[in-house]
Amino acid sequence: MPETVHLASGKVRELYALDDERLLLVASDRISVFDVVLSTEIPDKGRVLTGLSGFWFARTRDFVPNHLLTIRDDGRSTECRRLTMLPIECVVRGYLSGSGWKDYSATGEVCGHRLPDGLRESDKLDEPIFTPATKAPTGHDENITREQAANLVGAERFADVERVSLELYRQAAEYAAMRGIIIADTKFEFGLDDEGAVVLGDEAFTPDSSRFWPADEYRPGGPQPSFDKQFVRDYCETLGWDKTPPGPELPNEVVTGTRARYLEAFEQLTGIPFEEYAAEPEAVLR
Ligand code: Q0Z
Repeated sequence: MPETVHLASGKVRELYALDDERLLLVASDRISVFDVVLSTEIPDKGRVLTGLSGFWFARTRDFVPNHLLTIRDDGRSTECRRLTMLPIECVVRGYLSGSGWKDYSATGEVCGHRLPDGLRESDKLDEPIFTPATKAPTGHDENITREQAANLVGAERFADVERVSLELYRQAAEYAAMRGIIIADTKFEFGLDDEGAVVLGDEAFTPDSSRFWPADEYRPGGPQPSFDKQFVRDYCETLGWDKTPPGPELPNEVVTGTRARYLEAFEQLTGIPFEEYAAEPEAVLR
């Protein structure tokens, strides 16, 4: 792509400028575990994540506009509208896990939401909560209170992204639950278009932006197995690796098993055979 300017690298994605109005978001087959990107790729992971995002963008566009313009024939590249991104991560949690569990254990609160006493790790919350975070370009996003988030984006905009985030989560979590997948939490990034309207950007309900748990293995009271990455985590744990870069190479059976989990998540959630998506990516948009 000679005239395409590279704008940014994420851990597993690349962002390019197509022109003044359009960007190209490319999902690679790279995988990160314990926050380290491994040298071994998972074939088709980028296509699965791009297809899942597209599926959700298409199904929620009447409720909230989004940045998606088209998915390219490679199945891993999304042409999208260039937005002015808001400086907060919009996280919704339906279950107590990760930094939510950590903060609750220490303070009884998550981002200013006081929660009932006696909750266990991975417990379902009575109602999903909106738990914004700051965007840390390197290192870790930091949870912030609703007040801090409102100061960063404005009170009116804050109320808007909170309402939209909670409703998106409710819709997708209900849908996924019927298909045997718990979406424990998820992260959105919103931007503004040139008219100042709030637009959903980035990715939506992928296993990289959400915690997917197999519903039939759900046992609150401890950490849950990850739908997609558990083979990789388990393999890494057998090595006694200290979780600092560089990570280990993955053996073939771990790659194959992990790829199968990504395809299973795609097919379970979209109802579309992955081969159909590979042949015609826009199948997820209909
Ligand atoms: C997304 C990111 C990276 C992947 C900027 N529609 C948009 N308009 C303006 N900016 C963005 C988007 Cl999606 C935007 N990111 C995060 C970085 C690869 C995603 F290197 N940054």
